[in-house]
Amino acid sequence: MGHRRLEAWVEEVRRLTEPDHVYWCDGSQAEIDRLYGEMVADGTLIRLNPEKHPNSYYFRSDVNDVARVEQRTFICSRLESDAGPTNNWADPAQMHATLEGLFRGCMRGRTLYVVPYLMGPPGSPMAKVGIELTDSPYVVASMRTMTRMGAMALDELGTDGDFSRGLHSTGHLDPAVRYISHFPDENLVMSFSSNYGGNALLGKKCFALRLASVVARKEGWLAEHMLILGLTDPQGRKTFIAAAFPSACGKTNLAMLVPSDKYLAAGWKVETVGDDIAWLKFGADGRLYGVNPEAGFFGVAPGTSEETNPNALAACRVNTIFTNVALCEDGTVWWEGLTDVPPSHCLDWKGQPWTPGSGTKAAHPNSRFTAPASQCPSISPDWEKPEGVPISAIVFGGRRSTTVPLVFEAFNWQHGTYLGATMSSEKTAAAVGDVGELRHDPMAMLPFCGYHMGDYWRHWLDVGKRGGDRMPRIFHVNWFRKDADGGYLWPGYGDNMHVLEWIAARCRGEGDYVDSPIGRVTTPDAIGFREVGVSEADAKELMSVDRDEWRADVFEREVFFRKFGDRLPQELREENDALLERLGE
Ligand code: GTP
Ligand code: SPV
Ligand code: MN
Repeated sequence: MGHRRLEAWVEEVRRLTEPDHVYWCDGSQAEIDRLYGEMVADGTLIRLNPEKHPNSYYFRSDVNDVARVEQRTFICSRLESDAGPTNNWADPAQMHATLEGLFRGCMRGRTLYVVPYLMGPPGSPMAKVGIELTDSPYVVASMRTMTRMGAMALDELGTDGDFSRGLHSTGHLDPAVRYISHFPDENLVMSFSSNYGGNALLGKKCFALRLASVVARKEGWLAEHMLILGLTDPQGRKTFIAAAFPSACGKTNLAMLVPSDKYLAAGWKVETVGDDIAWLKFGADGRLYGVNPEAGFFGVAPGTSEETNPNALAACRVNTIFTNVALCEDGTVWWEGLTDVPPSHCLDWKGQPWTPGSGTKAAHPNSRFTAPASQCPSISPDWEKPEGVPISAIVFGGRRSTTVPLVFEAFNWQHGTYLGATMSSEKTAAAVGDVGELRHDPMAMLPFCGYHMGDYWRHWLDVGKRGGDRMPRIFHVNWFRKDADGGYLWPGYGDNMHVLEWIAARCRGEGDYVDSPIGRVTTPDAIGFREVGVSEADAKELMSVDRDEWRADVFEREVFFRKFGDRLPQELREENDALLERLGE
């Protein structure tokens, strides 16, 4: 027996979009083999070298469709005030009218794929079903890797289960009619005219963050743009850490960190639970537990190498789709940072012949790999635990070339919420816009919070009250501080282990620190700067807190906070005032 509401919706969409065929995906190997075969045959995908990258494919997106489009992303809540000042709001009735015009007949000559998927570990009380209807086989194949797609989701749905709806069409990839529209009151996303990642794989940012954040607030949990990792120390003690960094600011890399030889020899281990999204809920013991709702990685390619992230490279060797990287003659792929020596010639992400002398990038800065999480050597044995993993620390971080020290700890949950709320980061290529521009990105959720950011902060404070002393400790990190010559002061990547060690120690109430106006900072010895080759002078600069710079930040934050009007929690204004006072006159 089928699911009447689901069948009725598919029929309604079929009438609207007029596809030639409707196909229900079962997620099987035979199905995906056939789809890949079709896409290779019609030129959508290029099959990569079967020895070096078995069952892996190369995809070039449209040159105008290479990143998330925040200006074309809408929250269509009933009231404009519920979308808040950080979202684009559109009237739901008007948006429906616009989109129905665009979707009408848009699938003529195409197949409408019904993609049932599960977000969250199978059998988890946190797992949720979504259905994406799409006319893009590339989206279907990507969803099969990024989610638990097919029969498993339909089984979970049964004949009457609830599901989140996503309707997607490639349209003609015209940026002028690109819409990524969310209807929280209908548990619905409609996406038109983009096939790119977060714009088109609707289980990811659209459902698991924007819609889920609205549900999470109602139900008392958190849907966050966070990695989750498990850190095991030589005594065998395990600490789970969740970290929120904005797009292309280091989540995948931290989640898959390989400790340096010294740490490995001593018995330290880092395991990956998730690299982009975390759903955090209270467990029976009153602690916060996290699951990774995804089943794959949609990771940034540039900068990924054997030195920086061998786990990611191993994960994307087979069964992977590469999007907008460079294509080498031998059917392998390349991107800036993969090797020190670039290929002497290849085809760039636009399909043009490229040589090291071309003066352009061979791979798009936001080029990506789509790979199954299960293939990652560091994947945690706990990553599919239905109850999730207990979170001991929450880490916020941004890309800040100045002002913000390597690491510091919040005094308490309220102060930590303030640290998250006042995070800023330099923009990256993950979204269309000016790369490098500093902007506020609260909790790394600026583009992903599906409701009023002031209400979201209130929710964070409420959750903290509920959890009391069982809540995770909160930290702030910055891997990206630069010296006067523009070089990074901190080596990053595997050496971030030194910071994780201190965080884990702090979670047990150990680890040396000193109070500073901005929070608890490490003592010079606690991080082992010398060991990672950071000079005493650089270490000092890395950890320095310049009171004038911080005072300027406080005043700027006050202006930012004004945007939220009376929905700004009073506690956050008080924290800002208290920081100013601690900084002194
Ligand atoms: P999204 O998938 O967009 O959410 O990105 P992400 O937060 O997972 O970022 P990712 O780990 O893919 O890193 C983005 C870029 O930052 C890559 O080019 C990395 O090589 C670089 N990066 C990551 N970690 C570090 C670090 O510790 N130091 C430095 N300097 N760069 C880093
Ligand atoms: C991000 O931009 O944060 C990503 C990639 O993780 S996307 O799926 O496009 O959102
Ligand atoms: Mn992300």
